[in-house]
Amino acid sequence: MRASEHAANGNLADLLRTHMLVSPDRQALVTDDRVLTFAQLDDAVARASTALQSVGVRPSDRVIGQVTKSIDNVIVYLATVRVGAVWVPLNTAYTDTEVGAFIDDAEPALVIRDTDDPIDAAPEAPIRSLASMMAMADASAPMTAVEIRSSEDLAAICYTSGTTGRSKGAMLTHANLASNALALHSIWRFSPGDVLLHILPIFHVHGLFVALHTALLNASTILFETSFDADRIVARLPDATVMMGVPTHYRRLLDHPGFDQTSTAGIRLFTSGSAPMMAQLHAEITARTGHRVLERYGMTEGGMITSNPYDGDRVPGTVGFALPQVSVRTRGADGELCGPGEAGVVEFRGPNQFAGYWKLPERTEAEHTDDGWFVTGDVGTLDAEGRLTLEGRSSDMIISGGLNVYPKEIEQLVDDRADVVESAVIGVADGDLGERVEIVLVCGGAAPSIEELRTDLEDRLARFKHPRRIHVVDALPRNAMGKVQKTVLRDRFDPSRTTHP
Ligand code: MCA
Repeated sequence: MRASEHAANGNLADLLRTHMLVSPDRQALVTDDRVLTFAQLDDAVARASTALQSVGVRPSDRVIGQVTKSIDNVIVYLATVRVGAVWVPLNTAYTDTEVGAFIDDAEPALVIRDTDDPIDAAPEAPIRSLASMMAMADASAPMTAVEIRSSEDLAAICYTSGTTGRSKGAMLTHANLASNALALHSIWRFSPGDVLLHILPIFHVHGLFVALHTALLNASTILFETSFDADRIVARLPDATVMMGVPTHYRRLLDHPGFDQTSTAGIRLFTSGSAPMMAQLHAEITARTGHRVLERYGMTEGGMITSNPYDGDRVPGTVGFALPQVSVRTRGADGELCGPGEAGVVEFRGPNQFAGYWKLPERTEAEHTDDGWFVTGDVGTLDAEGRLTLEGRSSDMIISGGLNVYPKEIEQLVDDRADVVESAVIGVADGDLGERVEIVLVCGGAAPSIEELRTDLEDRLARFKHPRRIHVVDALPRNAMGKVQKTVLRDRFDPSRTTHP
């Protein structure tokens, strides 16, 4: 492809491909049973692109992917972007009922799953197994060109749950993903020779975009772990230079005696995000390995927003400075912008800012200021230098093991039970997950057991959202406006917050 054509193509796949093919013979993706060089990866993506086209996927079509993490999963993602379609990744833990709702909303041209069994909740859905798509790809000629796209076209829709219980699809453009990848590649100092140890799921921004894109841009070898297994990760650390994780990953690594200075001697960068890392955890990692974890802050609607500095102070409890070209500010409850040190709701704008919620223009408008900044819902303070410290959330969202859980979605289902009058879901401090989901019930008669409750939710709600413990009360505490006071419940039922358990 000539340079002029390249410059005209805003397709993220074109940017990644150009950078990957700088080192065609280098190992790109490595698992136990498979190794692909960058040239082989590009060829596999090119063939999968033809396969997608042959089953009718056209530019702007949505392609849902709910598949177990694998190299083929990466290939079909990159192929979807290459043909100009829109990748919609779904957590493999979602039940068929949840997937049915996403299919209804996204109206995909293709749904790729581990099997091609039909889904009761979406009987008409155009489902194909990943294996069948890859078999078709193997028999296809490569599509070497990359579909021309404007950088403002959509590359992905990532669903995030909402405070109303209804999921919203965050529309991400090629420009959003490219700008974030280029910024992180630069500020985290990726350079030739870096090897990424990839331990995250690839159905979310963190594992799919932050980790994968920076490594692909760098033509870095990716040691691709398909699930989180501390023994395996410790064994691979000596071959890696960069690892990105959520606090739960680091907590579990600390439980492994092999996570030490020797095994991490080749690492130049550990990053953490998706959930706050407690200062104590930072300190334990430093004491054990000598490394200072670089904590950064992001969300589905903006990818990465701030990062602690690569050089300079990585301050535990803070999430650092706005990325290049990204602006961050905070606004108080009185509607006024905050000064240094004053707490307010965090707002941002920049090239990473999503294009809005899919088919929800009112929600998009409601979550932006009149002058176009996105209102995150997180509460924090900026110091005089622009370093951001997060202090909480304005919603009662729970972050469990790096996954966001919205209480409303669970409460709505539990409130439907005949033996439950009303319910309130809260996050309780958890040594492993950061926060775990618990539920407070008001019952007319006998309360259900936790097993009964979980069995009831089994077909409708991913298991990571299931409450792990029930508390029964006579009435939920409410404020003068009638709103349930979750803080009162957390104070009562979270032993880390109360001196009277
Ligand atoms: C698994 N389980 C969980 C979670 N994960 N329960 C609560 N919270 C979780 N996060 C439950 C399963 O339902 C199952 O329960 C049991 O744990 C074992 O499941 P398994 O799949 O074996 O779990 P695991 O391998 O131990 O997984 C835990 C994990 C994983 C490694 C912490 O959840 C993980 O990789 N989290 C990272 C998520 C992530 O990438 N977030 C990025 C979002 P049962 O036995 O009852 O069935 S992107 C983002 O937030 C923004 C943009 C950002 O800034 O990054």
